Amino acid sequence: MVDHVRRVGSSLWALRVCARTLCRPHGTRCNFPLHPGLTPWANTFRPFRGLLLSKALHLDRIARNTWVLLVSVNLLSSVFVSYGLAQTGATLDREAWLRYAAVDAKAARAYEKLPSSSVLLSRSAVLENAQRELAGGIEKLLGRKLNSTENIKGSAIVLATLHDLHSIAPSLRPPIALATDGYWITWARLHDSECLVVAAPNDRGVLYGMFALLSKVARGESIAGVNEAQNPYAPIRWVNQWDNLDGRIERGYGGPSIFFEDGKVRSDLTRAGDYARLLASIGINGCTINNVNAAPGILEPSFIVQVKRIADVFRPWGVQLSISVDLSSPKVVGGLDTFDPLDPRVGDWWRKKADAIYEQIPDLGGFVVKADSEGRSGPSAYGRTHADAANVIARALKPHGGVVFYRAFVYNHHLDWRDLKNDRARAAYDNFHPLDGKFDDNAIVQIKNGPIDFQVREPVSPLFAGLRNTNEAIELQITQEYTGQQKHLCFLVPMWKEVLDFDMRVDGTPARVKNLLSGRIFRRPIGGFAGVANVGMDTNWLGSPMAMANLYGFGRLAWNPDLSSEAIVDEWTRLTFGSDPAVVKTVADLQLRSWHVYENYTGPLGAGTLTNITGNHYDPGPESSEGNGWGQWHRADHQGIGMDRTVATGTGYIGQYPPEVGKLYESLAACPDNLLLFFHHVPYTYVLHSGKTVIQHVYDSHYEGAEEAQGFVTEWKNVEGHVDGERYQDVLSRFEFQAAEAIKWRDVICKWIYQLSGIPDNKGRVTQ
Ligand code: GCV
Repeated sequence: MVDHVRRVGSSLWALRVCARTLCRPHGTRCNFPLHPGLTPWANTFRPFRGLLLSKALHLDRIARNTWVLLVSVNLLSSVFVSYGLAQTGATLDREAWLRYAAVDAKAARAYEKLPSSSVLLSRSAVLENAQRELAGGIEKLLGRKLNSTENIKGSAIVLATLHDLHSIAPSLRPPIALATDGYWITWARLHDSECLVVAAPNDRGVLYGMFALLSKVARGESIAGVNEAQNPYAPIRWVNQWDNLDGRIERGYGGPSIFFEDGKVRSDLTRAGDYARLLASIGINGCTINNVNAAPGILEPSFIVQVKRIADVFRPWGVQLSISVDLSSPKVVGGLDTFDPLDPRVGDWWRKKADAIYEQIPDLGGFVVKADSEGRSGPSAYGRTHADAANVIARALKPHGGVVFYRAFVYNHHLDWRDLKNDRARAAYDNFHPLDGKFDDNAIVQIKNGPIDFQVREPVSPLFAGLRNTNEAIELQITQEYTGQQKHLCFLVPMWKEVLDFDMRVDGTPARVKNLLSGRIFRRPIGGFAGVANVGMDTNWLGSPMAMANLYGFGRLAWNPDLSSEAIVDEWTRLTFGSDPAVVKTVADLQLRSWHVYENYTGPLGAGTLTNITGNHYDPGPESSEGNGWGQWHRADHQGIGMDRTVATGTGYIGQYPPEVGKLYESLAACPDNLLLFFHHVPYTYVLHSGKTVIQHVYDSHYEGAEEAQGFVTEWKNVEGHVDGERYQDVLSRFEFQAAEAIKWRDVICKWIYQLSGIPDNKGRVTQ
């Protein structure tokens, strides 16, 4: 009976998810607000209201009644369901990878030696939090209470800074030197008792070590004889949220902001605290809470006191808050008649502003700046450089230990598309390379992974190798703006791995991107990773449970980019869905193939995502790339396709790479197939390394990709009964939706390229 009710509940849940998926706007530049008077169904039709008003209102009436019925039945079923399951899918979603599912009795035996008490050698909000999380986790995982005691009396789990540990055990040393935030988990005899020690140079490191310990138990990894020390790869491991103060999120697909609502900080910040907990568990130590298209009002004193409340809920999790600021703030907020970075009054204004904020938020991480980009104000207004702009802010933050992230995403979006020498891809390097060495040492240039804008495939930005005397951080996009907006499965870790592992061959020697941005190659003091996350109020944070693997993966790579995609997905699956071999195998297979599948049915051969770039960045829209100044051109015409970025005949962009890399891309013969159209304009009949012509590759890859997307549905069905019903249905309905969308993509792109080229598909599948 309970099973039956569960099934009904799950189906209704699936219906709701379907409805929500279809009703959510695709995330336009600013998602249009849901009209409060209409149900979500009618809101779907709002943008087309001129055309569809009467039909939409009629539908709305039907939908309203159906909706009420569905919600009531679903509520009723939830009551029954909760009798049958300890946790519902909704709870599981919210806990994400921190669900701490009970370990089965057999596996639990491996942890019998785990001490039954924990001890803190000193106290702080972070350490006390770590102790609480440990007790909560162990209780859920092993069903055992962990007492907290004041002193070591018998075997205990000891949470301590290295400093405190040495005061009771001076000879105890970690196997490697620990950096800030690093940790060490080991067994040691303390006060004559066998203890499990989690130690670190700072409190946050202890918290990270504690999470690592819980993760081991949750994944069934042995802790007998554990002696593991880990350091983070780079000091900067931040997420950025593009949240607007009115509660909407630019390019957010998981509901409204967890921080802001109606122009204010939310009164209930529970989700903000829960988010900080998730971030801490994967080693993320900073979060920028507002859109880089920053509302100057965030710097008003009345707003800063509100922001302080967010910093307060972040703090126990070791997450430093930071703020995106608009460069015109001295004028707009401060009432000066200028925001010229070299005007002393402007410097003074930033200094006083920083001082005032640090009084409220003493551990503020710093500021993020987007300037002279997509209509934002910038130093060009006064003929100043980006270094001038970054430094005036850096100097205000410096006395407080803060940093400024200055985004390299600076380009002219009014380029003349008729000029074949124009190239948006050149912009970051052209703007920032000449300024190398001119940025203060607490300024960091934040560089998107590729030279355009988070497309499904781009080469790495040459700027990573172009800054030798400047700190840098890579900006990766976790929210799937151009990669399916969480409606399509697209696990981005394999893409990020390719970027991070890419060897730039600086001065003819190995220079992997991960080593450039972490500061290892050019011996920079700081650097690292920023991920645009855009989680929202949806129970499952990103709008889709499977998409959370991207947030998890970002954190794990920022901690250790040497981890493999396979290892990351395996960890995530076990923590999120459990260790049932059928689930582990299926989820890994789906996730690991998904980026390539998405690339296949959207934009192959480096042509760009081929999505609607002037609208929702979601639907197929290859024509939208051309004939405008945005510069996401693929230059497809009747003869051929691709951007000529060569030095010899094209825009010269390839010349921005170190010579060995440049040589690879400049040569048509050597250029890898998957980036061919990014670098070269070729006839449709050009033959790839694979032996296929470009046009046949486009046809075949779209048919293959769409077919693989159909296969996702069948493959997911293998786990029915192996995961809880709610998440099973939720994911299933998403795969079904994706399968239909992939066919739409296939047909639009194939038809478009057939009409342009006039060359038929040699398998006869594509018609006018
Ligand atoms: C926050 C792209 C996105 C914009 C985003 C911008 C940026 O253009 O579409 O929404 O703005 O990148 O990264 O600044």
